[in-house]
Amino acid sequence: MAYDPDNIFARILRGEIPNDTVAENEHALAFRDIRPQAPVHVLVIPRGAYVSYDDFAANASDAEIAGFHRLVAQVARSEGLMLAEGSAGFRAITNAGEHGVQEVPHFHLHLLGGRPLGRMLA
Ligand code: D5M
Repeated sequence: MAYDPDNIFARILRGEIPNDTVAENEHALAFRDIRPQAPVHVLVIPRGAYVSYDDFAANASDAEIAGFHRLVAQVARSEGLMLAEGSAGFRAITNAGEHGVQEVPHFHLHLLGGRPLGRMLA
C-alpha cells in the first residue's frame, strides 16, 4: 500500500492538526489517543512515512527503530507503566491493514494501561 501523505498522523507530524504530546525525540512522537480506551492510552508514531508495522520493521533504519522503541520506554516510564518500577502491567498493540482494523495508515503503537485490560485473544 502506498503511503498517503495526507493521513491524519502525517498532518499531526507537520503541525497542521493539534495533538496532546506526551514525549518526542528525533525519530518518534507520542501523543494521547483522541478516543482513550483506558486511563493511559498513548499512541507512539515514527516521524518517517511508514504505512504499518511490517513496513516500519522492514524498511526503517536501525536508528529509527531504536529511537521509536526508546520513546515507547520513556512514555511507559513517565506514565507509570514500567513493570520494574511497580506497575501492574500494560498492553502495547499495533493494528495493521484490513484484518487488523487499522484506521489510520501511518504506523502507530497503542500503549494502554491504568486498569485491568482483560483478555485480548478469547
Ligand atoms: O487506531 C487509530 C487511533 O487513532 C484511534 O484509537 C483513534 C486515534 N486518533 C484518530 N485521530 C486522532 C487524532 N487527531 N489525535 C489523536 N488520536 C487520534 P487504529 O485502528 O489502530 O488505526
